[in-house]
Amino acid sequence: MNDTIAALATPHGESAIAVVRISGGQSLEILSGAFFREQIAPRRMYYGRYYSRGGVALDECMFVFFCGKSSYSGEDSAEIHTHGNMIIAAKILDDLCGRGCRLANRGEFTRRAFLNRKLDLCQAEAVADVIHASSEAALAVAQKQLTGKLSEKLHSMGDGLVKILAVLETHIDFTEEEVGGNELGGRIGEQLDAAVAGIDLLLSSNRYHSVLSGGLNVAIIGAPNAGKSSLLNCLLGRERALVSPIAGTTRDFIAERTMLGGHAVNLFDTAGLRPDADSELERWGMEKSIEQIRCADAYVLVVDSAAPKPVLAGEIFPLLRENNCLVLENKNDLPHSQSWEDFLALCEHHSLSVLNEPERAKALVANFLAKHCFLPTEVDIVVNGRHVNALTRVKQALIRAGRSLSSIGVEFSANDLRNALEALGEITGCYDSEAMLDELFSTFCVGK
Ligand SMILES: Nc1nc2c(ncn2[C@@H]2O[C@H](COP(=O)(O)OP(=O)(O)O)[C@@H](O)[C@H]2O)c(=O)[nH]1
Ligand SMILES: [Mg+2]
Repeated sequence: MNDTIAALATPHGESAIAVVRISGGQSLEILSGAFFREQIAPRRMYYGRYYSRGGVALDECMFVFFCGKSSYSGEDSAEIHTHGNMIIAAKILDDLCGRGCRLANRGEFTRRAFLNRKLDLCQAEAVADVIHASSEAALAVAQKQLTGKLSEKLHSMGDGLVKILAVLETHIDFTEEEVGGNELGGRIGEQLDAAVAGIDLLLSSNRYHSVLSGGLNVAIIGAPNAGKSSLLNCLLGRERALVSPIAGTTRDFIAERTMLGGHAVNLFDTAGLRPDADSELERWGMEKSIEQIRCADAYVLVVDSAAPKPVLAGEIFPLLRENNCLVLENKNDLPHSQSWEDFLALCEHHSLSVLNEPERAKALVANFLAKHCFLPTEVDIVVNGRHVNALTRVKQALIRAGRSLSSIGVEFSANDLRNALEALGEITGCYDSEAMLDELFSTFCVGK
């Protein structure tokens, strides 16, 4: 039987209610002892006084017991709802330890749920993603993964590979000419190619992972005085950056996080870029800005349509592409005669006045990012780094299996396929190691 673990499941601090969670074989006995109640039915909320082992009433609580398989962790467990004071919670935790509990490690409740097959590893990761999601988009993806969407896909992929393996194994005594050269070899080759294409599709979703977890990094760039800080303020909906007609007002860069279209966006307002900086300080600010610009996922290039065309620094120009750079021809309320069509001609252009059309400016930026950078609605699975690592090994093994089939023989191909299945199994946790589980659950909170 597992030892019984205990932890505070709600955030540390003052609140209306604090929840202390316990899980393990002694849960019922401990609850009975602390609340002086003989009969406790599962999944029923009770009111009672929690008495310490020394007979002191620690708090008036609500408590609930969950029986074995129908609990979150897949074993007997309980929740004790106390008043949200950390002194009470600490006393109760201390008393629970005296009654035989041990303080839980990070993610230990979910780890037990995994070990008791209540969740697979992808779903366990999704629990952490649901808790940490900082945008609607990230939450939607995490919630889909929690229902087992990725796991389903991987299982059906695995079933397909097992079928191929079964066919290969029945042909293991055939010569390569008999298999590789004939119709069967061709058919299996096609199935392996299709599986590789499926994996490539999953792998490509990883480009959205950092955007979902950390937010999209968008740099607002352009010459001094073009209206970059005005745009930042307009996107944030508040006067964050100083706006002035004096060139070089924004000294280095300003980073602010906001939400655009349900996505988290990290905006960087940068120092105006020009080749002939006035001072050492301005040059220094530009260098700092260029460092930020290099790491950005997308760019909004603001130009003053009434001013001469800006000269972009040599290191900036190659970063700007059709799918990552929006050009806003600002200040169109001022008289201007030149055409901007041939300036970064491949990029999307809009003529506007940030000052007079702030809502339009915001919509243009949001639409551009939705078109090129945010998660498209049809993508409902986004794989993380751990999945990428395993999927890449699955893909390599499948490619080897195809080659082996047409060159060295069926048994080698079958072996490659077994390796592919093993790597695939790592993702959902059919094959796991203690070290991998330690790493995965170390990112969780203690009470989860
Ligand atoms: N006429 C006009 N002036 C603007 C517009 N947008 C910004 N400005 C002005 O241009 C000047 C420079 O703006 P700022 O946002 O500080 O530019 P930055 O140096 O690129 O950050 C300020 O005086 C703004 O008020 C616009 O659409 N029309
Ligand atoms: Mg500025």
